[in-house]
Amino acid sequence: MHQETRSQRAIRLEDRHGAHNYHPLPVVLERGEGVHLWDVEGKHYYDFLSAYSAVNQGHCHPRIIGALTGQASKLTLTSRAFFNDVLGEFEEYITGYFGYDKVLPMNTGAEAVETAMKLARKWGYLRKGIPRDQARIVMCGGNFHGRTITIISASTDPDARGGYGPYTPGIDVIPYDNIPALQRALEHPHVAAFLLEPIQGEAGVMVPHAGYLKEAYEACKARNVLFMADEIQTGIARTGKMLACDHESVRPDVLILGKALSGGVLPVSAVLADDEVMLCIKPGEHGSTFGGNPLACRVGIAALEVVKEEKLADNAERMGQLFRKAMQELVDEFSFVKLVRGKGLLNAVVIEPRKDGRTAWELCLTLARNGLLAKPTHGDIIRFAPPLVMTREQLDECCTIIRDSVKAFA
Ligand code: IF1
Repeated sequence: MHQETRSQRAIRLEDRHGAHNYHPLPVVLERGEGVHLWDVEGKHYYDFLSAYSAVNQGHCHPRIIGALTGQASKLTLTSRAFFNDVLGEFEEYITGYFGYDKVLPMNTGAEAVETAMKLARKWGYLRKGIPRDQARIVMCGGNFHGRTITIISASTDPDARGGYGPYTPGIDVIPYDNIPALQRALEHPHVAAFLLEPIQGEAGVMVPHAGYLKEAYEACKARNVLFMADEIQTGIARTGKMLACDHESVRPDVLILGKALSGGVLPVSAVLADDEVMLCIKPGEHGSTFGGNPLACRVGIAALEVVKEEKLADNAERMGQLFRKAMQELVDEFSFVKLVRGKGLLNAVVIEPRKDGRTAWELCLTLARNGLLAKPTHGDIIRFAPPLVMTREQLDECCTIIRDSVKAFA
């Protein structure tokens, strides 16, 4: 039997012993630093996925790893049965950073979205006077907010939703980027909240028309409905501003963060809101074992400090402009490259759709062979989202890799 490579062994083990809930590109990664990744055979790649915007600060950022290791040998978890010397520091820091009265710390993005939905219902009953068990939450077609049963109850993606019924009631799904549809949905007297992504990531980096966020926010305020922004993927400087809502000066009533809140070091998510909303949840009604643990808090503070000190939002804005300009040249030159769209360093390129959707997949395999990692979303759309620490020189090199790959693919 031929000697099995380390990649082949890793893939075999996952196939044999792991659930088959993903279809990864055949790349086995072992080390990351900044915008760089290396596989088990030592091949170098530029990371153009950033773990779906969890690694905005770059892989293994020394400041964040330092915060992790400094705390790790001291105290990692006490549960919320007791106080600890770090949680209050984190809560003061992050509420000051984003300008809200309070924060409810959780771990994964889905947990934070569920937390926001529970807050909305509780606020609806206690503050808006919605009759018991009648609260409704309006959400958008094409959404991706996580994979729990309640969240997929709002999904319009058959793969995410199919076969998992019965579904959570009290959710109205409307078309994204459609104000009249929102206004119609808000006519229902029992709507507690409107939950949306300021840019729909998984749907293929769908950027709504300019003014959508502002118009939607105002429609909600006119109906005493909470505007809840899921910035788990678009937040933390990814779109060229600290929050995607900042592009329209919209301040969400409920702000949902995750992913890069830890720089990709461990799961840290959070929901921010003012007292009128946040204090609807009473002691003992909600939480999680690891929510707000000392390790997550130290890492969270460091991750947010890095974003500000290294001016990652400005860099994302500048590099994003350059990237879309370079991709537009490919659109102009290659007929099967249809368009590029995005904000900051959250971008996507649409490749000519083919029935089997393999076009984008095969192009991603070519990109990987040429040393750049990206992955298609929904068949013919490739998301390009490098860590926000990328330099001009690195970006130029990556655009050359993409051009060479598209050319070889043509
Ligand atoms: C996977 C998708 C992206 C998110 C938004 C909440 C969550 C996510 C806007 C839930 C998570 C991740 C999940 C990850 C891949 C990635 C993803 F492809 F699944 F859809 F980014 F678009 N809100 N998105 O993007 O956060 O519970 O995962 O911490 O499932 O493989 P989570």
